[in-house]
Amino acid sequence: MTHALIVVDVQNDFCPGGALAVPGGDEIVGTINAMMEDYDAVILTQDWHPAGHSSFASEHDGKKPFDMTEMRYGPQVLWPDHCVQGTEGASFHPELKTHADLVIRKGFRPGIDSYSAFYENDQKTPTGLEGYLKSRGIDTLTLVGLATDFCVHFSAVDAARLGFDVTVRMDACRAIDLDGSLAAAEEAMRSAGVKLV
Ligand code: VGL
Ligand code: ZN
Repeated sequence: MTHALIVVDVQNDFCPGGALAVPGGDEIVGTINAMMEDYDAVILTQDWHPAGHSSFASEHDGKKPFDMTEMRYGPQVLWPDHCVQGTEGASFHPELKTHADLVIRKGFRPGIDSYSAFYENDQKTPTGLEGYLKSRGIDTLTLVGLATDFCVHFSAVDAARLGFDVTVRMDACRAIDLDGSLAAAEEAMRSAGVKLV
């Protein structure tokens, strides 16, 4: 077994004071730093949008953050502008250890959002992470980070479908929880065979 820790989007904009703050988002940093010592590989993901990204409510007339819209690939939540490439908000939390093997950036295509670290929200466009992990012989993944109900959820479900053995450490994640999205995410992860511990 070769076991990787995938640290999802522990970035300033998802922490208190950030543009899309997740309640308690900064509380998990110490736990994650300590966990990093225990894995064969550590991979960080970084939400990385160009200015004017199509997932931003500010790009849609008459819409406000957290409204829904219909994209070519299906329904999409509209977010406050966040994690714009090269900004402080897109940087990792200053206390997060960043001596990772790989940083995978996602959400850089203007017309498509990417919650999962494996596929963009059209569920077809790969990020390349699957190939990286498999070519290193990594078969087991533990996921932590932000947000439980969006990027962690979609990454975990895709990973399980791709054949990885997947665990989410819930104590090292925090959720946005829009309209029951946390409960729905937990259900979806469990039914995909993800272990929630
Ligand atoms: C995320 C919403 C928009 C996340 C990223 O990291 O969970 N959520 N972009
Ligand atoms: Zn985003």
